[in-house]
Amino acid sequence: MGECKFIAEVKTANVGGAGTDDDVHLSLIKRVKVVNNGKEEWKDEIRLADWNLDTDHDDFETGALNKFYAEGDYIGEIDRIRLEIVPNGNQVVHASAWKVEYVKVIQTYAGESRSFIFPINTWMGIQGRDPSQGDLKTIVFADKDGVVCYRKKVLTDDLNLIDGESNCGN
Ligand SMILES: [Ca+2]
Ligand SMILES: [Ca+2]
Repeated sequence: MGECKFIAEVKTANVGGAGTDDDVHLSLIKRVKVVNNGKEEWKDEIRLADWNLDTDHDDFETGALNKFYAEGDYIGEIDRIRLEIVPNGNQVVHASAWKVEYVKVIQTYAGESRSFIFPINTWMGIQGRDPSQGDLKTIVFADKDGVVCYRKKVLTDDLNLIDGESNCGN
C-alpha cells in the first residue's frame, strides 16, 4: 500500500438538519502548471481519488467531528479537495441534506505531519431529494479559502438523477 498516511477530519455543522446518512466521497487534489498551446495554465490533478468516507458508526450527524483513515502516495502540498455527496438510492429523503463546516486533511510522511484545512460551510445534497433545503450542491471543490466551485445534481419528478447547474467551467 501507500507510504503516506492520511487522516480526514470532517466537521458537520451544528445546526438543525445538518446531519446526513448519505455517503461522502473525498478526493485530494494538487494544482499543477501545464502548457497548453504554448500557454501556461493551472490544472487540477487528482492524487487520491474518491476516498469513500465511511466507518461502522453513524457518520455525519449534526455537530459531529468524524475521522477517517487512508494510505496513499505522498502528495506534498494538498491544494484543493473535491467533496461529493453520493445518495443511498434515488428517492426523496427529507433529512438527506448535509451541512458541512470544514474538512481537515492530515498527511503524515517520513514521520512528519502536515495539516490542510478546507472551509466549506455549505449545504450539500441532491436538488429535490430533500425538499426542506432548496439550494444543494452535490460536488464542491474547495481550497484553503473555501469553496472554489460546485456542481449540482437534480432528482427529477420521475426519480432520475440528472446534471444541474455548475460554475466549474467544463
Ligand atoms: Ca449519518
Ligand atoms: Ca440532514
